[in-house]
Formats: sequence, C-alpha cells, structure tokens
Amino acid sequence: MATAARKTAKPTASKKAPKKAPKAPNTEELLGYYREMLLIRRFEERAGQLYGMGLIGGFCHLYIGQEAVVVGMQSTLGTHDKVITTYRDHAHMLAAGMDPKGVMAELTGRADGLSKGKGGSMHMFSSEKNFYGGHGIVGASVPLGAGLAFAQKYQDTDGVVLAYFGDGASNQGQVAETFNMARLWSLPVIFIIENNQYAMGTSVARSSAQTELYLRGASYDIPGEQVDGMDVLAVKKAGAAAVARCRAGKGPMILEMKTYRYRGHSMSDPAKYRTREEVQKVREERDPIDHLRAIILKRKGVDEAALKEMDGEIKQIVTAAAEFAQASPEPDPAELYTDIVKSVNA
Ligand SMILES: Cc1ncc(C[n+]2csc(CCOP(=O)(O)OP(=O)(O)O)c2C)c(N)n1
Ligand SMILES: [Mg+2]
Repeated sequence: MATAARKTAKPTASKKAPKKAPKAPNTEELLGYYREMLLIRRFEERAGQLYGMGLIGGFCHLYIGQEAVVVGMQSTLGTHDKVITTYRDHAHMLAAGMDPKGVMAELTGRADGLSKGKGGSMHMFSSEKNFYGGHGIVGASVPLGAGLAFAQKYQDTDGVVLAYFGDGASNQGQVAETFNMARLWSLPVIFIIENNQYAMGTSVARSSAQTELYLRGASYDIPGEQVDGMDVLAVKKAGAAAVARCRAGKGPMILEMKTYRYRGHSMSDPAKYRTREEVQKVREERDPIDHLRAIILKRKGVDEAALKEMDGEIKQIVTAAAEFAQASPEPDPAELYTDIVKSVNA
C-alpha cells in the first residue's frame, strides 16, 4: 500500500511542454501585451496615489509586479470564456476590457463607478465582459469559478473558466473540496494560483507543507504545471495549452504562476516580513514589463521613441480615468437600498 501511495503522490502533475508549440508571436502582438501590462502598472500606480490622497477608502490591493499573469492568460480566451478572481482584481478587470474610468470611479466610491460606487475595489462585475468579480473572501473565487464552469458544461457551451486565487488561498478547505468536484464532473475550469510568495505577511514556506503548489491537484487527478509568471510569453504558452485541453473536454487543470508583488499586501502593510533588497532584486532581475521591453527592442521597426509614445498615451488614459473618478458625484443616499438582496423576513 505504501508503494501505491508513493506512486500516486505525483501522478498527473507535470512540467512537460505542450505537444504543439504555438507560433512565435509577431511584433504587433508583443506590443499589445506590453501596452496592456503598462496600462495595468500605470493604473495601479495612480490608484496608490489616490489612496494616499484620501480619495479611495477601505481596502485597496495593488497588482504591481504580477501584470504578466493576467495579460498572458487573457490573451488565450475566446468570446464565451469567463473569468473570476480575488480582491486583487483591478488588473483582471482592465485585461477583460472594462473601462478604466468606471473602475477608477468605483475605487473612489462614486456614482459613475462600475458598481455605482457601492462595491469598491473588491466588488465589480461585468457579464458583458465575462468578468464575474472581485471577491473579498479568500478562496471564494475557486468554488464560484467551478460553479461558472458547471454552467458552461450544463448549457453545452465550449466555454472555459479561469479561476484565479493566491498561494495563501490554496490552503483553504473550500479549494480542496472544489478540486475534487471539478475533476469528478470534469468541469472546464483552469485553476490559476498566483503564487506571489506571500499571503499578507506569511510566506509560502511558513504556511505550506508542500510548497510546489502545482502539485496540489495530484490526489484529485488534476494535472498541474508551474509557469514563470513574470514572463508574459511563458504564461501565454502554458495558458493556451491549458485552455485548448479544457475546451476539448479533458477537465480541470492547475497552473501555478510564480510571480511577485512589489507593493504591500494592501495599502497598510508594515512590510516586516521581507527585506527591501528582496523586492529590489526581483524588480531589477525579473520585472515582467522590462523583460518584454527587451524582447521588443530586438525586433525591427520598434525603437525607444515608439515605446515612450505608448507610455505617454497610457498616462493620458490613466489621468483621464483619475479625473473622471474625482469629478463623478458621490452616490445618492436614496441608492443605499437599491441593487441589494433584501431579506423576506426583514
Ligand atoms: C476567509 C478569509 N480569511 C482571511 C481573510 C483575510 N485575508 C485577506 S487577504 C489574505 C491573504 C491571502 O493571500 P493570497 O491568497 O496569497 O493572495 P494575495 O493577497 O497574495 O494576492 C487574508 C488572510 C479573508 N479575506 N478571507
Ligand atoms: Mg499571495
């Protein structure tokens, strides 16, 4: 029995490359990824500033450093595929094509925000853009994502679902329960673990007996793959193979994205759990935007000036979003009881 148990310890998890390597991306495609990553970074930097000015209340979790994960994965999706994520969600909304103005206005709690100023940073949705939140409960995006995948299967679409969550969330009980059901019912869901090394102030090594998180599906017969989440092209390659596999009806898969967040967990973070040098080293050696920039500059027809121009355009988009967010009115107090589920006994 002991031998059998050892044998099944890592049965389906693999780091194998997909059989058919996708075509090398053309320059236009690379510029598209660069643009999207830069938009996320500049948007988040501005959100951090607005928070510092007291214009954003409550929680605000920035995605700076992790941009390649969401941009690479989003590039693999078709029109019927759906996305669900955690509270670190501004980037996922922008990548899904939601309006930066509406997102920023929601962060500032204004009437023109995507949840009419009543949801805030962690709670925005857009069924038109196939984006299903924004969830503040750690781990909640996992069973909800499986539910979305169940609907895809039940309605006989060929759509897949991306369910994002963190390294900390991967230790939640509901995640394990969902893995079992997702495999049992062969649901078209890709579980994306954004392993940014920390859950608030707790490192993966301090909280996880098995730190190779792509192996977490082993006892549920779910294959897993570890991906360099700081390399948008590696993310796209692994993501495209996972989406194709899922769409072909082969059931769920786990992608562990090795990434890093540069800023604190949220806006109030004493950062005593890591050194400045650690952060600086990742910024210098693994930054996803700098990495792609170097690849692009080796291509013909693109130079520093073109990239600078793009940065200027993005800054304008973000400035317009920030101005819109500040000019929008506070929600009308009469809206306090609209858009909520009312208890029948109340
Ligand atoms: C069920 C639950 N427990 C605890 C919290 C408090 N909390 C919010 S974020 C967080 C850390 C989660 O870390 P991770 O899953 O690694 O995601 P990251 O913040 O790194 O993106 C915790 C413990 C919560 N929101 N929900
Ligand atoms: Mg984390």
